[in-house]
Amino acid sequence: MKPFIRSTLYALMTVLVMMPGIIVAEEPVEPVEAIEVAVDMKPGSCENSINVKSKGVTPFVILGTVDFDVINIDPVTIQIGEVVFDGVSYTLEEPVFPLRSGYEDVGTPDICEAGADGIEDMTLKFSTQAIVTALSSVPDVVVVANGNQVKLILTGLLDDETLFGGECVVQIKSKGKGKPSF
Ligand SMILES: [Ca+2]
Ligand SMILES: [Ca+2]
Repeated sequence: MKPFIRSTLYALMTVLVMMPGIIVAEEPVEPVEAIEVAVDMKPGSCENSINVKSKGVTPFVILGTVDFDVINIDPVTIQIGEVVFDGVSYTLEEPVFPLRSGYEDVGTPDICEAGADGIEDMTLKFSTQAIVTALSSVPDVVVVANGNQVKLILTGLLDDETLFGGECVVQIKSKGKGKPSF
């Protein structure tokens, strides 16, 4: 057998031998279960509202529990990337990322007015205008109108890449503080 043909044969055989391995590697990965976390806006207050004229920041909090240590969150992965309005879910073209994050016990899961509960939470500050802009980009519906209820979906990853998500219902306010520009 000529060396060239022999080496070609070896190459072909190598490919055939490797194929089962490739097939195994391409087997569908088990769907990753996302952890549901408690999210609140303006911890300590039950009035979760966004004033569309506010130029400041809106505080959010991911609430820690005995089973969920917020220290395991990778802060740079946190985003609001989906909203639910009028029963319809919309993926935001541009997800909104927090301006900064920190650790402080400021809230209690499921009790909006409770404040600190002895378990550390992750505090987040989002640009209010960034949220308003993202909500305004939802096509075909006017999300940003006074009195609208919008569910914001906040997601992120833990340090071990586990996906987590939580939701927070907020009310849109376009009256009150600020100049009447509408
Ligand atoms: Ca709140
Ligand atoms: Ca807490």
